[in-house]
Amino acid sequence: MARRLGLEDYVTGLARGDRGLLARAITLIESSRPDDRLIARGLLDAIMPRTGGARRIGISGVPGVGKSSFIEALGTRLCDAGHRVAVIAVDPSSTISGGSILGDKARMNRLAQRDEAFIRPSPSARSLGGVARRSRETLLLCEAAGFDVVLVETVGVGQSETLVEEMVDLFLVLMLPGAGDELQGIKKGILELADIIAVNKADGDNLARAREAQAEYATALRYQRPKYDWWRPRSLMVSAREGTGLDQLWQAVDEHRAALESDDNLARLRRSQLMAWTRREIEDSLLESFKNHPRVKARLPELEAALEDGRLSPSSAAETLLADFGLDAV
Ligand SMILES: Nc1nc2c(ncn2[C@@H]2O[C@H](COP(=O)(O)OP(=O)(O)O)[C@@H](O)[C@H]2O)c(=O)[nH]1
Ligand SMILES: [Mg+2]
Repeated sequence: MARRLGLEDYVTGLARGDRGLLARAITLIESSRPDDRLIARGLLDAIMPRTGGARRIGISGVPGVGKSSFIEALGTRLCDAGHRVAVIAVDPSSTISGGSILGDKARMNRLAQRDEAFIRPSPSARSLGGVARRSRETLLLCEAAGFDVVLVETVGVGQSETLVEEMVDLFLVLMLPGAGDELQGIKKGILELADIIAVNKADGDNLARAREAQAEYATALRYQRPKYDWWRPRSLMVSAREGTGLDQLWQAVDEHRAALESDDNLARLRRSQLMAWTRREIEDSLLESFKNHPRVKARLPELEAALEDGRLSPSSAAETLLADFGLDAV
């Protein structure tokens, strides 16, 4: 067991860009031990001035669409081009299974071996809020350690997409080839979050279907109210397997970046990210402490029984619990 580190060790280690220390700093912020939490808070405060410099890119899509393969292909190219690339994951299923999307770190074998890269699996936590908080803090630590591209992978389920979209500058959604019926089938919400849609597996027999899908997404995007007045979402085709389309994709990312950096779009985005994170933290902490409150926990069975028997309305039950927690219901 390595010796316990102090705040100074973490701060200087991160400033050196030491990857081993970055890994330990992430373990620190994932810890729920009160003494660790204390150092973690000091560390996060200390590094704030050195954060915000990376391109934060979210990558989403259903399992099997090729996220890991795509990150491997794009990440290695970015390393070749002189970038330092960190990959982190937000996977709510890791809460239940204890597993992780980056359990398939093996799919990113080449990238994992690069000195310029750092790959961190999704934290497991009791709640999605916990996973999200740790991922946001991991993102900040990676920036403080000098990574200039941070790729945040998430599975295309539940609220994880919204949480990731809130933490990145650009939200990239990978789609499977196929059009028409399949386009009808996708969740509408995801298109509204996307800054770029990339139809993956545009290779071999899939090519024609990928073209069709790309055109359909382009049309769908055109009819939707844009997220920002400075960026029109677009769709393109890639093949993570063959490496095709990745240059065009990175060019679109560059164009997005240029638009983001004009006027004070970036400063505004960073401000709203910080505010949104703070709001999330408050909501998550309040909810956690409400659920864990002894009087609330003790009262719950009796209220559940009363609700079941129709002796009580949901609003009275909520009011009683909030009063137990020490709040007057509004
Ligand atoms: N033909 C083709 N297959 C791909 C491509 N990218 C990924 N795959 C395959 O799709 C499957 C799922 O890939 P993976 O990266 O694990 O997807 P993830 O679940 O989204 O991370 C694997 O069998 C990959 O080999 C691609 O560009 N073309
Ligand atoms: Mg994967």
